[in-house]
Amino acid sequence: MATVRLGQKHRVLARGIPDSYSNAMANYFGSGPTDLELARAQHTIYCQTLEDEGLEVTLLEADQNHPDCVFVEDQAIVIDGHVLLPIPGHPSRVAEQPPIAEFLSKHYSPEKIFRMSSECKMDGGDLLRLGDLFFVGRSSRTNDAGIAVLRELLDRLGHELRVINLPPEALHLTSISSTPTDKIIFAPEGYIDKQSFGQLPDDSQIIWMPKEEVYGCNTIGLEGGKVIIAEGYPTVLATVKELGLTPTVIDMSQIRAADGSLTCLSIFY
Ligand code: CIR
Repeated sequence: MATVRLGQKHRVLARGIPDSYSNAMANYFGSGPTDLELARAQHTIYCQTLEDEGLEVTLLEADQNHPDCVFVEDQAIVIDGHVLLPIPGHPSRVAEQPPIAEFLSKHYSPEKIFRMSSECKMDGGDLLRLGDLFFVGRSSRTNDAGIAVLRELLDRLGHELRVINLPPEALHLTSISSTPTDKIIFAPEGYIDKQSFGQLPDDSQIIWMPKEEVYGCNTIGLEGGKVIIAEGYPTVLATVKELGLTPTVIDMSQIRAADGSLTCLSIFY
């Protein structure tokens, strides 16, 4: 979940990988998972890594009827003590949401939980937060009606929202970018216009990575300068080190095979 500041990352919601995972959608980075056991092993290491960093991880049971259910990031958007439950952008994923909504309703009071009406579409994976500045991808999964609801919530919270048009070759904004710290964006060359993010605060910067390392641009920044990154992206790894941050590298091959990135597997609440 890319909508919380580093200092707000204490509790994580994740979800198991169903037996049906080989049927997960794969149209961008992957051509479909081929090894369920390995996928589960990689997911376990992911959860363990977060636990090792002191985070409390809750694992919801997998939903066998929903091959993509492990990608919980898309199902709920947590911002400063508020929860926005979007209408997931792909019809096959809409029914993944109720158990996640139910879980979050135990932690947030009803007046802090917001829903979208039927004309809206949004996947949580289209959101990116840099400090108090928010970006949303207008994508095949996120439409203007959904963006309007998000804007209303962010206006109320006093945060600015900027819209970034995603090219057809990108699934989500966080498929191609992340904020390893509250002041840095990683993004790949050749996907979006370099002006897309607009003028950033003086203390913040975008670091452009080689196009072929697009998948590696999705990272999870944690307090204390720790950054979880995917294995196999040397420029991303070198950059993290040059910035004085401490990388933890995870093999994500069977998650990538279903177009999932590091942030897709968790909701920080
Ligand atoms: C999908 O197409 O919805 C899944 N196979 C991948 C979702 C990845 N989620 C994300 O980028 N936030």
